Amino acid sequence: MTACVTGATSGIGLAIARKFAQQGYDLIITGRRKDRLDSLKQELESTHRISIHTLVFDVRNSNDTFDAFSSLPDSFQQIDILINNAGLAAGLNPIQSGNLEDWEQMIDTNIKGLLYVTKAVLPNMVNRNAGHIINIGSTAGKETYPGGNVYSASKHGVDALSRSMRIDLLPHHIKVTNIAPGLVETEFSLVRFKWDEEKAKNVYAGFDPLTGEDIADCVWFAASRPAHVNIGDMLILPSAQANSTTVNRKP
Ligand code: NDP
Ligand code: 8X3
Repeated sequence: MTACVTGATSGIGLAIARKFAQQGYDLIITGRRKDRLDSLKQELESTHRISIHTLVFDVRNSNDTFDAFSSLPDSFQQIDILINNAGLAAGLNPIQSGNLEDWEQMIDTNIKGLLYVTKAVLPNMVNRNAGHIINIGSTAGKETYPGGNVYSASKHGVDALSRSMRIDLLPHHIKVTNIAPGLVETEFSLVRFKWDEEKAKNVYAGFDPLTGEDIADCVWFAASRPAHVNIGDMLILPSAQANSTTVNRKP
């Protein structure tokens, strides 16, 4: 069995890749940082009896995305599970002072990038009438919060696409799962705040946030259900978080 994890160079995607490798899956791992993909391939192939293929491309570029998947060797052509994880938030400005580049980066990555990868992978699943697509959404795809505007819109888009894909792909027996995590400590806030470590650290101060491994466990649970069971949607929060704006922080 083969799984493809986009955005496997860090955080949630990295933890998902490790989880699926432990479970004996061959993997296609993607991202822009080739050095990280190469060292993950080396780590996982040396500790598990699996094969890994790396694809280095930016999901915002449709041609590069289609070329990357067209280049797959025969042994990696059949993708059983696609985990659309690559994504980011850029900035936390109120809408009136939002940055155009940040908006485009979020929409181009979180929505258009997810669509390009899905379009590249789907023909094989449709031909086989089998497969599973797991989209990493967010609590921000269920609700909004101050400054979350465009990130939240992009994740509402992912949520809508998960529900739409489930309808369109039903005749082809392709399962679709939406995973909606709350606060997970990864490189997410470093990226959001342009590598300002102090600002990023404060997001997770005073409570125990989720880890990438917590989300990987949930993704694996969804992926490992029997054929007649599809987990449609999962909302996963740290115990100290009730919603996007309500977090119980110790002083
Ligand atoms: P990280 O920043 O740690 O990881 C993001 C991953 O996405 C990296 O592997 C990065 O790879 C990849 N990526 C980003 N942009 C691109 C691009 N243009 N092309 C290809 N790959 C890209 O963050 P997380 O692990 O936290 O985020 C993973 C997903 O989880 C995202 O979709 C995020 O929105 C979602 N999420 C995160 C939450 C959190 O609190 N952390 C909560 C809810 C959802 P590289 O830079 O090498 O290209
Ligand atoms: C990430 C969770 O609350 O930072 O999707 O938007 S949040």
